[in-house]
Amino acid sequence: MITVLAGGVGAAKFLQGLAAIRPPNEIHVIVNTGDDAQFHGLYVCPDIDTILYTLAGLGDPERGWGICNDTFHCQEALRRLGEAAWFQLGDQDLATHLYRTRLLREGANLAEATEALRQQMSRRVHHPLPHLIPMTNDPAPTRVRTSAEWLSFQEYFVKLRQEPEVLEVDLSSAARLQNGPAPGVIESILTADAVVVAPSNPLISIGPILAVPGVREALRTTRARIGAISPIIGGKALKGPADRMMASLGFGSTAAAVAELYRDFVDVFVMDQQDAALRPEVESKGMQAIVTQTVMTSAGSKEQLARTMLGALRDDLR
Ligand code: FO1
Repeated sequence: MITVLAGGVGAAKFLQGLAAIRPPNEIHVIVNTGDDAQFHGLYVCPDIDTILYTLAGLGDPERGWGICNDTFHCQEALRRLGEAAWFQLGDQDLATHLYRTRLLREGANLAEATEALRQQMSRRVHHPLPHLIPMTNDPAPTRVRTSAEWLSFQEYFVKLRQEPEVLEVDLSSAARLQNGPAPGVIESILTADAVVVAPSNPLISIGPILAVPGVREALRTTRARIGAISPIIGGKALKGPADRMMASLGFGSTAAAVAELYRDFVDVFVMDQQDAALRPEVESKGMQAIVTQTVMTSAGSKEQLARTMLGALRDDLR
């Protein structure tokens, strides 16, 4: 069994490669829910949905969120009613949020609602999707502080287009959960044959998962070898604000700075060819450094990255 810690777009692409070379039912994905929010009374889980849509082949590769060729008629109608419409929900995407919200209202927890969505989506596309486990069933909203104010994650990310400088990230909701991690989170780390930290933002995508009580401890104690892939290439994030956030929070915006954040549990750190010169710095942290092509532009490059990562973790997964 392979367990992956995942945020949104970068993780979804890596998982496409992984699901192409390993049986999906052997893959367990622990997903960040710090981005989750309610809009128009509906419960929206951006990272869960990005992974589900991408693995089902329904995602919009250009935007990185929502469903390909979706329409926005409902959104327009809401706007005409005077509703805040800065967070765009496509018509087909809305069906996901209506379905999830109904299940939650009827008493399901988020893991159960996610499993129901995974099963429906698997049926629709005629192939099984990997197991998705939300990091927790409790609300765990991430908040960020800019020079002006504290913001909800989506206010910062979508409404303000990640423009303000981030001076602090608040993961205290993830750290103080009423019910702790969702069932299966700790077990899937402890019983995995290999664990992979996907190329997601270490501060706002992987950070919330690591803040969930017991997760970091499980990563430190599992017998599985753990690999991480840098989302920073040549000092820049391919998508999103990871590079600017790493810099403004004082970590430095290099692949080596990402390795530093995972230093206490990662065995193998995979970084891009552009960062070959950082190899000694990463290895000085007690990790094996692998330098390879990490930009995932084609099905082949996604599979190759997954193969390289698994091969470095276990000979028999090569
Ligand atoms: N990102 C945007 O930049 N603008 C949007 O209007 C937007 C809508 C949206 C709707 C559903 C969904 O699941 C994700 C959506 N995202 C949107 C992406 C999302 O806010 C971020 O990509 C993640 O939270 C960061 O990982």
